[in-house]
Amino acid sequence: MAAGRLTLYYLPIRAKAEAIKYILKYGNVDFDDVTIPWSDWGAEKEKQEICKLGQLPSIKTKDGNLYIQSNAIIRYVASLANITPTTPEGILKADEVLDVADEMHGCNFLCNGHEEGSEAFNTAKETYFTKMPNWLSASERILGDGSYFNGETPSYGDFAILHPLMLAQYLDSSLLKEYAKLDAWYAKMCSIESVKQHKAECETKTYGLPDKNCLFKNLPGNNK
Ligand SMILES: N[C@@H](CCC(=O)N[C@@H](CS)C(=O)NCC(=O)O)C(=O)O
Repeated sequence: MAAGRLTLYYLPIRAKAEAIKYILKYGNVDFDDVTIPWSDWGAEKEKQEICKLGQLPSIKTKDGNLYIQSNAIIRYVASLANITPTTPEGILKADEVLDVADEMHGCNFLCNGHEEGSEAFNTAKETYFTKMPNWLSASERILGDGSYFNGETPSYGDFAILHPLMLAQYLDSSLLKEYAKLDAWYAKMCSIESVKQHKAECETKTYGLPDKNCLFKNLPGNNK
């Protein structure tokens, strides 16, 4: 039987599939990037052919099997891209960063789902940023003096935390001002060619929940 194509399914939002896309692109892994339009999502959610719990992301592997859960998919694509650390402690560290990134995912809804500038947005943003110093100082401690979280090359932890740090900077551009090491790491990540290209591509597309005038519909350069 001919092998099928590796296919990633997600929605028109910049959220839980971002790290997966960064990793696949960084590793030059060939895949189909399928975005389900909001108009089709209700029917897809019901059919459950591309999802199992009524949510995305999901990934169809070349053997035709479908898998869900973003962190499981992150670890899977990391092994395809050859960026899984090779020691148990290295994996523990990459997972530590992945879990910190998970705690920071409130920025997904702030950028994709909230009506920008509404009272609910302002309250959620304030609550989110109250926790930021803890996340940033812990991340900087984990990073230490290394170039990347796992040493001299990026691992899946780096790509996992890149996403919330990027979104948080759309909300507060001075976010990393007092975190010199993290700021240097962020600049290094953003100078990776595949990261640069993906970020630039994202900034030409429209993301966000339908009928919500969210931050991502108001970025300069985005199609409305
Ligand atoms: N635990 C899941 C959560 C996935 C999830 O929350 N997906 C959201 C988008 S980020 C979704 O599919 N929302 C649409 C819906 O629930 O109808 C994961 O990490 O993959």
